[in-house]
Amino acid sequence: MTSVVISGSGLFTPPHKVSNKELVDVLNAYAEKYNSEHQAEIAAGTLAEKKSSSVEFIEKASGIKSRYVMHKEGITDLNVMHPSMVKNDPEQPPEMVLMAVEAAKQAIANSGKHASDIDMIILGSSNMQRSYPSMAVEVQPILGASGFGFDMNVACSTATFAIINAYNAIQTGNANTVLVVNPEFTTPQLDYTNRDSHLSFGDVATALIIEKQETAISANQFKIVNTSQITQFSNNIRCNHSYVDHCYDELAEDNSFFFQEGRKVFKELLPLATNTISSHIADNNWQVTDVKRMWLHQANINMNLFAAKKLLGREPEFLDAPLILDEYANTASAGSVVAFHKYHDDFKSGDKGILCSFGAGYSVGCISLEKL
Ligand code: CO8
Repeated sequence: MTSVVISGSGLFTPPHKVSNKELVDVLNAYAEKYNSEHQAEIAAGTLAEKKSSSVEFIEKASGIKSRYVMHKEGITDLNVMHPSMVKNDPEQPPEMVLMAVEAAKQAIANSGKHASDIDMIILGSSNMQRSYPSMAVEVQPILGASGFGFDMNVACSTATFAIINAYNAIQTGNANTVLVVNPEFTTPQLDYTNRDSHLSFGDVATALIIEKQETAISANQFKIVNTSQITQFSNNIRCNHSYVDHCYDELAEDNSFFFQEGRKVFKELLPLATNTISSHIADNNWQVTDVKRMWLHQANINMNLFAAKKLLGREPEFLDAPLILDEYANTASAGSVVAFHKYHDDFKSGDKGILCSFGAGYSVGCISLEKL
């Protein structure tokens, strides 16, 4: 078996920060305006009243305090309520490609390699700003990488499944040095008038260099010890929007990009995630006490604390399963990799950790790592 390592990670954090209060203020102003403009229909029962949001609810129910966004202007403007963007010149790379390139450059620098060493790029995201040509192939010449690239999407588990694809490609000799890059440009997908989801997401990009241990030169190498992945269909988190929408005579009222039954997701996904992680640990012949850290999917603080407590059999400390969602919010598939990027410098040779995503699909991706 070829030993495969993660030899560098990178993180691109967008330039603007949005607080819960900013989102709540604009949504509440919108609800007030809507309700006063539609008083008669609401009273007649033909329209539903728009409900207000609150900072207290968001923090308590999700743990999110802020999020980073590529375009702040518009999101907090009552007359706009989405990121204000100028349509880019189609001859130029779109935002998601630029986000990916920034994260990738950092990961390449941290691995000590050159872009020309990369012979495969997997660009994963829960939605593609440009579906073709493949965005991975757009990233390739900007970096100066060789070989080939492709895009992939398994929603929340795109990053972990992409790492597993990279691992398998190296094992089979299909690639030597893989860039896995996950630009999650989530904010254009949100309905900022919907109090159930206006709080949830932020933009970010992460990147990892994955290569054969024998070619790695980084002082910071994490060997991929084992991988597990599972999918189980659920319609409780889905994208209601599609490229065919313009062909319909009438659009359904709810054609939101992001739809979720949050409470159902919470209840159904947690057992799937904790059982998968437990089996994964057992499969490694590890005890849970062998695991120094779990870099978990970052959707909800209560989910992560519950999962960590169940797996550890005790109250978790911050570094058992570090949280980044307070600052970054849910960043779809990138969340567990952001946690890994920010919280691995204290690992010593032999220390073990688990990177795990869980979310839409449903999908769970688990990767055991050991510091060399
Ligand atoms: N302010 C005030 N009150 C509110 C708000 C709000 N903003 N929203 C809802 N409420 C109300 C509800 O109406 C409800 O009122 P009532 O009891 O009168 O009916 C009450 O508060 C409680 O509502 P919920 O039961 O919905 O509240 P929860 O405690 O369940 O919290 C959460 C809601 C935060 C959504 C929570 O359920 C959750 O986090 N669930 C899990 C979510 C999850 O893991 N999702 C997977 C994420 S998907 C993903 O990661 C990637 C998807 C693909 C990427 C897409 C990119 C855009």
